[in-house]
Amino acid sequence: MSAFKFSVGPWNVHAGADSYGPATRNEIDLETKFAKFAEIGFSAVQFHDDDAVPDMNNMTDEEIKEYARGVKKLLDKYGLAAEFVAPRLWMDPHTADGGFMSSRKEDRDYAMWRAYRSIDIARELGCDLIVLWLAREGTLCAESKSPVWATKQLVEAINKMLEYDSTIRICIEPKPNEPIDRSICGTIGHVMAISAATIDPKRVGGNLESAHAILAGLDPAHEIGFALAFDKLFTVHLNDQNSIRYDQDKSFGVENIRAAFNQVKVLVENNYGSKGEYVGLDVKAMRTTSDEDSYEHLKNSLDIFKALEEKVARYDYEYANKLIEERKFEQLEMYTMNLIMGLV
Ligand code: XUL
Ligand code: MN
Repeated sequence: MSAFKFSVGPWNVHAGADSYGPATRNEIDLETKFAKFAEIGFSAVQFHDDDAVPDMNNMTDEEIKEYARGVKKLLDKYGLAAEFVAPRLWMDPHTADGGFMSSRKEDRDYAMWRAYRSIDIARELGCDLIVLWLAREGTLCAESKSPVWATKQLVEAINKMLEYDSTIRICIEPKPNEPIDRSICGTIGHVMAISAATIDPKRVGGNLESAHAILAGLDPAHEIGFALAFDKLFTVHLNDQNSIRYDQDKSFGVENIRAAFNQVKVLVENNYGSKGEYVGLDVKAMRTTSDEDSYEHLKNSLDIFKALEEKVARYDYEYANKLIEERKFEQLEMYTMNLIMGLV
């Protein structure tokens, strides 16, 4: 039995297309995904605005809310909650040069429209969290926009969202690059600075994704710890990543089991989840995965997380603290490795 509640997005079960080739599996409809998510142990679903309301660009504000109410009924049918809604500010032609900091005013207005509608959808789905994965907020051409102006644009956009709804919480998911070249908000440290500059810092926090931290050359457990120290870890996207290359969204723990152990350890030690936070798994299946194995990577990630949770429960803090006191870090390291390897 895990002490945590888990969440997942519909995009985590996908047809396998990448930038270099077409789909390798069939598409699966939303209801089938919900049923399977509930069956394998998830309590909540994460949404992009258009995961919930696919044709939202061609709908009125009222029609969007009405459609979202239908999705809420579907969630209820499977006993699932909605964790967050994230405006998808990277697919539409309006977002070719970013959203909140696009070089064109009409595009910035479009981004705000999507942000407000995301809040409306979140409200209909029964959640109070908006995630901003700022895919294209930065520069492709370094001289194309001032980083000072762009940073202020982001603060202003978040302030408008906070004003639009007096209790909504905004959660930035930082990433240093991809698809953008130079991101404006690349790490949890950047998130803290943006949060502090808004009109209501208590309502602005972060979503730490393991792979994104690794892409920034940072340790995911330390990034999690940094956010926890300021009470700013609103959610997490756990996964894994082989070094600094394209964003891989591998199953949790499959590349670096010790780093995964330390992510679980810092979450457990700081009672993450006690305020209702979910453990989100932002993992993707391999391109070679067959249709019938479409959910294996999710099951594997859950199993690995829970196995590491058990390891943390067995961690001998008395022994570890004694070793720390005596500064016997070689022994501390080997104790940890032996525990992970199942040798103690
Ligand atoms: C992109 C990423 C996204 C966000 C949701 O790298 O992690 O899946 O988590 O928009
Ligand atoms: Mn993510």
